[in-house]
Amino acid sequence: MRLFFALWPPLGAAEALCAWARRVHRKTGGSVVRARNIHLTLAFLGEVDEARVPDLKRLPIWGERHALPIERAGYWARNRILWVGPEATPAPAVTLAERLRDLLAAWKFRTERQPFAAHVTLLRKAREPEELPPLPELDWPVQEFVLVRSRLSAEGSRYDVLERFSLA
Ligand code: 2AM
Repeated sequence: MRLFFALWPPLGAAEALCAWARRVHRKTGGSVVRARNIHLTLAFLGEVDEARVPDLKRLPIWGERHALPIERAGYWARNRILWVGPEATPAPAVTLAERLRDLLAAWKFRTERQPFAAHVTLLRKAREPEELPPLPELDWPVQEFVLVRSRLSAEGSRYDVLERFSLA
C-alpha cells in the first residue's frame, strides 16, 4: 500500500485553492489537483506492507492544534509543481512532522531523508508562471492529521483516509 501522513484542509479552503489554481492553469497548463485531493504531506511512507498498517494506526503521537496560513506560492522547476504554503511553517506543524519522522524511523518504516518542506501541490506538470493572481483568503484550522492511502485510478490519484489522529 502506498501511504502518507497529511494535513487535510476543510472543503471550503480546498475549493478556494482549487479555484485559484484553475485561474493559474490558464497560463501554465498542467493538471489541477482536484479540491478533494488537496493536502499537505507531513511524512511520506511510500509502499508499506499491509500487515504493518495496524502499527501505523496506533502510533503514539500527539501534537498541538494550530492554524495553517496560506501566504505564498512557489514553483519547483525540478518537478514542475506549483504549490502554496505558509511564509514560515508554524512550529506545531514542524514539530509534528519531526515527531512523525522520528517515530516512523524508530518503528523501522522507511521515510524521506529530505527535510520537511511544507507545501500544498496545486498544479502538476505546469509551466513556470510569470505572474500569479493574489492568493484567496481562507481558514485552514489544523485539528487533526490523517493517515492516507494513495491509489492511482483512471481519473488520477485517489486518496482514502485510513485513520484520523486528533490534536490537543
Ligand atoms: P507532492 O505533492 O510534492 O508530489 C501523495 O503522493 C503525497 O505524497 C503528495 O503530497 C506528494 O508530494 C507526496 N510524495 C510523493 N512522493 C514523495 C516522495 N518520494 N517523497 C516525499 N513526498 C512524496
